[in-house]
Amino acid sequence: MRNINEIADAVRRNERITKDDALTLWREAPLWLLGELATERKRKASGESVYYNRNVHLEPTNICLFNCEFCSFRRREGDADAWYLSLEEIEARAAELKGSDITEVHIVGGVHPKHDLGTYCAMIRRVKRQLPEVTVKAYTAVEIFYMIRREGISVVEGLRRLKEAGMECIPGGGAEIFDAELRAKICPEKCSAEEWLAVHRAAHNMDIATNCTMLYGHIESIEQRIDHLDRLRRLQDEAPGFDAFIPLKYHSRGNRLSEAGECSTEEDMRTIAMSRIFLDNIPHIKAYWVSYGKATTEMALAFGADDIDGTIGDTTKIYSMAGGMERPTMSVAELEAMVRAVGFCPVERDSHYNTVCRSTESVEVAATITKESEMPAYEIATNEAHTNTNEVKESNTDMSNQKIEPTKPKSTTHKAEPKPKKTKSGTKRSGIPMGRVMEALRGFYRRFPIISHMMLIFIFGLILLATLYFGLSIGTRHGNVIKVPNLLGMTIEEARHEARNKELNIIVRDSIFDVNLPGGTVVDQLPRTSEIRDVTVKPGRKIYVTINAYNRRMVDVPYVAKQTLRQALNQLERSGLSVEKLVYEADMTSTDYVLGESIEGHEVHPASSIRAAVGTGVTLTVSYRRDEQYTVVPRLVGLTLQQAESSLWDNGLNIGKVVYDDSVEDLISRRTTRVYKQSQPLGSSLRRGNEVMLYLTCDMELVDSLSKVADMEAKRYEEERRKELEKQREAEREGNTTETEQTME
Ligand code: V47
Repeated sequence: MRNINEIADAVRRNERITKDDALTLWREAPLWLLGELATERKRKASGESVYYNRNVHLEPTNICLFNCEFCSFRRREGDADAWYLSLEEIEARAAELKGSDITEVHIVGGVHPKHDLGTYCAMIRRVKRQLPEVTVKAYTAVEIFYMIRREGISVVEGLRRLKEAGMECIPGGGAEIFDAELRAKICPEKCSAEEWLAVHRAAHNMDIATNCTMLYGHIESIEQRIDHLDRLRRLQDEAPGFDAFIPLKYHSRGNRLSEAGECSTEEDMRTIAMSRIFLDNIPHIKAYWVSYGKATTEMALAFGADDIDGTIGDTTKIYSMAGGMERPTMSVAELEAMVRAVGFCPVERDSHYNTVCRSTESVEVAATITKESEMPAYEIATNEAHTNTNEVKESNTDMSNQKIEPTKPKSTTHKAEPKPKKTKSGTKRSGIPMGRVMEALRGFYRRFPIISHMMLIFIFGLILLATLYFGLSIGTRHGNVIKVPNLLGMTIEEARHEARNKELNIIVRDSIFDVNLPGGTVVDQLPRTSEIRDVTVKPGRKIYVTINAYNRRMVDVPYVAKQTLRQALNQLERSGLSVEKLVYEADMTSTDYVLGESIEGHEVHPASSIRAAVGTGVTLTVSYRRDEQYTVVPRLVGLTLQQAESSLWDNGLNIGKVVYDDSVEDLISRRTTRVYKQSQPLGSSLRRGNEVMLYLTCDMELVDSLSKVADMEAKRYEEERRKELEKQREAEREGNTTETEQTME
């Protein structure tokens, strides 16, 4: 067994420590030593940077099948404080975030008995429909394992479907403590450690990045913590893909482990430092400020943490319900101040630890994101140099109390002004009377020594700045930039060829399926040069593209009749199918109840096992009561075609002709269009099943201006509806009074 000094030396030599070493350090090392070693390792991993992001959490429900001992969040169906968000409510929440600057939605919640893989995928789709640019980090391995087992498919297939729905990465929750005996005590119903690890292993093998956590500070031992870290380290060796490890401090209010109490801040620091030292293959250690609070999070940055999570915006209840901070929210300024307080450099990141550049002025990379690990060293150095400059500035300000004496030029003190020496006017060099100029300068220097010194300092400053600027330009190949080519519409082979010519790399990051486009067509790219703005990058950079898939995926057609239209539409969406047409039939009892279903000419029955390509339209026969034959046309201006379709179907209407204006040049640009006109105005009354024609454009200025008009129309319509309803209520009240009077008579 090695002693503390030997282990510390090994850490300093950047060697891996064993489980025994970890136990010795954890139990015996002084806290300052852990801080020093962990900070050394942190600096090797991420320099002076500490990361944060702009994020929200989405917790669709707290109703959970599992009943873990440490959980204060879980409720049973029917409990007064249970909540459940429908797909519509989830989408509405996402819609509220439109226009905000968040880059990530983290979805995690209870394992609801009614949720299946389809529901989970639909939730992601709903969020992505409103926030297409935002990364969805979704579902703990516990939720994923549950939905996949329920579906009876492989983990890989389950992950593939989630990825297809828009899941980009997986959070680290649900790991708790891996030790089987302890797991059986604190969360017996959750998936096992092996199952949790299997989900993450599969994700890593599919290039899906994930995080990992450990719930500590309850009834676990230090040996069990080290065993947990060891299993994570081994998985990362075998199948790398963990971006960050998050030690989650147990909070004791309102759960069945309360008697265990909460561990000390010293124990928090030991845990963070040991995580950084032991997990030498996981790049980031996150101090989750929502769990730790501000002061402990700041301290954690001196014990190896290099991430503090994000702005949150009061969107998570897991910790407040367990006694943590109420309404957790943090501004970017506050997050950055926390980092600066400890002397590190705050860096906004996206979900993949790419640096987010928000400068609107700088063309280069303004619209793009640069992965730090891909950044050449000189760029990172520039970032750091930048911060250091700030630090210097600050320390200069601190020196403002010190008296700074102007240096007196020795030669000028009391001497009488010497007469200027006569120079021969004929002594010219290159046509400039150098002697005279020098003489004049000397004279000026003698008469105005202080001003002369200030000017000299200024000139030296200028020279220094110019040297720095040109030096850095050369060092960072500043001028050596390439305009990002427009790859949209090219085949992936053409795009690769074009990129090779420009010394760029193509990475296929996603695929969609559009029946109108040939397989392999590039339909999206990041970064993208638009008509309005060129984007330039340095040679060797990656361009991420989305392509149209070659083959259409086949899915089972679900039986969606004998339920409400809304339920049927949800089920179809979850299956990846669309609506061909809504056919309305008069009925005595109900409106918007699905009576029958067919697809490509075949009736669908409960027992039929029909398969169809993703996106195929289903015809639904739907009921209407004669007194409810009419429906109201919704507002469609400003929506994408897909959103407008959903909105029309929700209101019992069909899509008529779709007309694209001149700004839409090809099939690719169709994907970026929005509705600028609808054939029937919003609020007008239309027979159920009728069609509404849609006019689409790529001209966003047009859409914006017509959206404003639509907003006004919507307000007017709301006002009219309100007045109408009031009138109706008034009439009903009057009717009731007359009836009562008559009865009394
Ligand atoms: O899995 C539940 C933990 C986790 C309590 O990946 C509790 O970036 C303390 O995983 N006291 C969910 N912890 C949260 C989570 C997470 C959070 C932030 C960022 C990321 C990420 C992941 O919360 C659960 C469980 O381990 N938890 N109850 C409690 N009483």
